[in-house]
Order: sequence, then C-alpha cells, then structure tokens
Amino acid sequence: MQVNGLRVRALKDVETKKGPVVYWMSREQRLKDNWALLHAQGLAMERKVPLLVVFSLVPQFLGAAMRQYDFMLKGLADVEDDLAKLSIPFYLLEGLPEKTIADFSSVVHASALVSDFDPLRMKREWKEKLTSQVHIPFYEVDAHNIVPCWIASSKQEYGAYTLRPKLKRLLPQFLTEYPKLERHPYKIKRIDERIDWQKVRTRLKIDHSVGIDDSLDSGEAAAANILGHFIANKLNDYNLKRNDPCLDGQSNLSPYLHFGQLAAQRVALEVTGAKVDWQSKDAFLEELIVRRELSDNFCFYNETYDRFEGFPHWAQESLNEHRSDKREYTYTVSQFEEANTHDPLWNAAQREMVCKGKMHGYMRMYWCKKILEWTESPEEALESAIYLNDKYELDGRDPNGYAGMAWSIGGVHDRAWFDRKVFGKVRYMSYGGCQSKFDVDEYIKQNKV
Ligand code: FAD
Ligand code: FO1
Repeated sequence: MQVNGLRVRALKDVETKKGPVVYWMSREQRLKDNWALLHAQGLAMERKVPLLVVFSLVPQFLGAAMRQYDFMLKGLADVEDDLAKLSIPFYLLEGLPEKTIADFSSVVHASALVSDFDPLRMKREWKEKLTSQVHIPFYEVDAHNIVPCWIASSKQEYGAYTLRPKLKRLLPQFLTEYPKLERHPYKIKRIDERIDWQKVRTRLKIDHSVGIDDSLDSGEAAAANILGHFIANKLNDYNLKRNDPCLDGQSNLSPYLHFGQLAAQRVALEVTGAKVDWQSKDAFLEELIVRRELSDNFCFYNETYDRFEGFPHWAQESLNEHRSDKREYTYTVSQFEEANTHDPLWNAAQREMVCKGKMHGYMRMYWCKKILEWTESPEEALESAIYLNDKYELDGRDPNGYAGMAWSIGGVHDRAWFDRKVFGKVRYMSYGGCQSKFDVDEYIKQNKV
C-alpha cells in the first residue's frame, strides 16, 4: 500500500510483536479512499497478520442528537457490509475509546494500532489517554486533508491568503489517485455475530427530539451519488448560484465529508477532471481545499478554537471596547432556538437549519453575526451559536463550524473593518445587504413555519 509517509505520525513508537493490526476508525467512516485504512492494511500485509477495523461509539458527542447519530449509524452499517466482502472484520464497541480501544487491542493481541487524524479537542484527549494505555506502535494518519495538516503549515495561518500558496505548492505531491483496498488474505476466527444496529440505537443517551431526515440517504454509495449529481448538473453554475440561498446551488456534500463517508481528495480529483466553467471549478476547489483545510489548521494550532480567547487580538480588543454598547435587541438562546426574533430573515434561516438539518452557507454568516449583535456578550453569542449549530446541523461538530463561527463573531481569518457598535472592527452584515444579494422574501417564503 503506497501511503505517503508524510501523512503518518507515530503517537507511540515501541517494539512490536506478532498479532493483528487494528484500525480504529473514527473521523473517516469509509472503506474507499481512506489513507488510514490503507496504511493499516499495508502494515498487516508486511507482517502477514489479520486486519481488524473497530469503531468506538460514544453515548454523547458534542451535542449531537438522534438526527446525526442515525445518519452516522446508517453509514457505518454499510461499512460493516463492505468490509466483510473483503474479509476484514468490523467491530462496534460502545463506550469511551481510552477504555474500549485499549481493551480490544489487548484482547486481540494487536501488534499495531492505527487512527485517523482529527484536530478536535475531544479527539486529542481520547488519543492522549490511549497512548498511555497501549504498549504497541500507535499511528495517526491524516486521511481528511489532501495536504496533511502538519505538512501544509507548522503554525496557525492568518487566513486563506497565507495558506493558499502553501497548499498550491504541495498539491501536486498529495492530490494523487488512491490505491485500492485489497481482499485481506490473513483471517481471524470471527468471535461474534453481526451487529444489531437497531439495538445499538436504543442504548444511546441522546436527544431524540431533533427529527431524523429519512429522505436523506447516508453512506458511501449515497455520497458518491450526490457527488456525481453535483458534478453533472450543478458544478457549472456553482460560481453563479452558490451565494443565493433561494437556489440549491451548493454541493450538499458537507454531511458526507463531516462523517468521512466521502474523501475530499476524491471530490477534488473528480472536480479537477470535470469539463466545466473554470470560474466555478476554481471557486468550488477554493472552498473544498483552501477553506476546509484552513479550518483544520485553525483547530489544530489554536487550542481555544471554540472560545473568545481564540480570536485574533485586534478582534478581542475591539469587541472589548464595545462590550457595554447598548444592544438594540437581546434574545435568550431558547428565543433563538424557537426562531423567535424580530427579524423574519434570521428566523427563516433558523427554521431551515432546524427543519432540514442544513442551513445555506451564505445564511450561516448572517445568522451567526446577528447572534453576536443580539446577545449581551461575544462569549455568550459564541456559546449560543455553537450550541445551536452542533445540535441541528448534520455537518455540525466539525472544524469547519468552529472556524466559521469564529470568523463570524471574532474575525478569525478575516481583516478589521470600520469600527461600529457592538461589532467593533469585526465585519458587519445587514438585512439590507442580503436584499441586495438575493430575494429575501422568497427565502423567507421557502422557510416559513
Ligand atoms: P459547498 O459550497 O458545496 O462547499 C463544498 C465543501 O467545501 C463543503 O462541504 C466544505 O467541506 C467546504 N466549505 C465550503 N464552505 C466552507 C467554509 N466557509 N469553511 C470551511 N469549509 C467550507 N461547515 C461544516 O462542515 N460544518 C459546520 O458546522 C459549519 N458551520 C458553519 C457555521 C458558520 C457560522 C459559517 C459561516 C460556516 C459554517 N460552515 C460549516 C462552513 C460552510 O458554511 C459549510 O461547509 C457549507 O455551507 C456546507 O455546504 P455544502 O457542502 O453544500 O457547501
Ligand atoms: N466519532 C467516534 O469515534 N465515535 C462516535 O461515537 C462519534 C459520534 C459522533 C456523533 C456525531 C458527530 O457529528 C460526530 C461523531 N463522531 C464520533 C466524530 C466524527 O466521526 C468526526 O470525527 C468529528 O466530529 C469531526 O471532526
């Protein structure tokens, strides 16, 4: 398996022994185009040992509700089926990884443990605890970013304009085709029956009130279909339509990218090869590669990615100067949650997110900036935005979200603008500004109660 070694970091490097290789799947919930799984198979082939894939299901995850868990579990059931066809057993463990993965690795006498990269705090804590529990080589593979996060840059980048040239220079080395995962020749005696996915759902202690969207297919096959449809029918007009929330001009790939059911690298390979208007291709790849990988860079190098302290100093100072400005309106998080503000446009965006599980990208900026404008403090605004975003968005609980909300409220990856009430030098957005961009009444109509 030729996996570029620069994608792999050893979290623990000790003498190994005989035994199967374990891939602890977490962020990349797919069989195809998965560098972490390919690296694990490479190790297992070298050692002529079985390859086992394991997923540790935690009872709560950053405010995720049944909506998100149901989408994820449907995708994981497909992974179990697809891996079985390649004689690679898939195990679903329930509980915190520092216990489940450590126990599993010792029960099966694993000779190596491979994980997939994720900059989120909770994931890094899981790995830190696990590193002290396992006594075998423990690797982390960046299977999410096209250019591995720690290769693209060794520090937090100011914005897209500083990361873009670094990515552009490295893309030819990393934007490559994937090898295929092979049928695994070394088998382990299967010790338990297939997973009862319905029973698994009953053991989850999560909010069941956030509706499940049955219309939305989940899993690798569904993701590939949406990608194919986007390239064939929507990519050509992406530059024209992507900022109009009344049109369905975006790809709708974010839930599949978030749950790792689709590799951004696969999307980039397919889009690069498409015969479409070059401005649309460039605009889409700028979002998919530069903006998305900038979010991982932000969360990886900024420990306070979800706090006021994570904002640039100019923004912190400026927001501090305006702390005591009178807010024209103030709302509690439940008034926001019930879309109960004076602004029909804002309420429509909130309803879109609650009902469809995905708010249009343009509206997310307006939605989040108004929470800053109508909340007593920037800290409380960020907290409310994260709470709502991560409870209702299918693609929530993601570095893209923390970077997007920090951009909206704290000027992360943005520059200073003219000083104004409440916002200070953080970029402002207005109802009137939206009216000049798209048909506000039409969007409100599309998302009425
Ligand atoms: P497309 O326009 O088709 O873009 C394709 C892909 O490019 C996206 O799936 C995403 O991976 C990437 N991308 C696009 N725009 C951005 C961006 N601004 N920043 C980073 N990557 C981007 N994205 C999430 O994945 N999860 C979130 O929870 C989330 N919350 C956000 C909150 C706020 C306040 C803001 C301003 C943005 C947020 N975003 C979030 C980023 C962006 O809005 C979504 O990624 C995008 O709307 C997803 O829809 P799409 O896949 O159809 O987008
Ligand atoms: N990752 C896991 O390893 N185990 C889980 O049980 C789990 C639940 C989960 C629920 C909602 C959600 O949005 C993400 C969830 N993740 C889980 C993490 C996910 O795989 C992604 O790695 C991160 O959220 C993105 O960085």
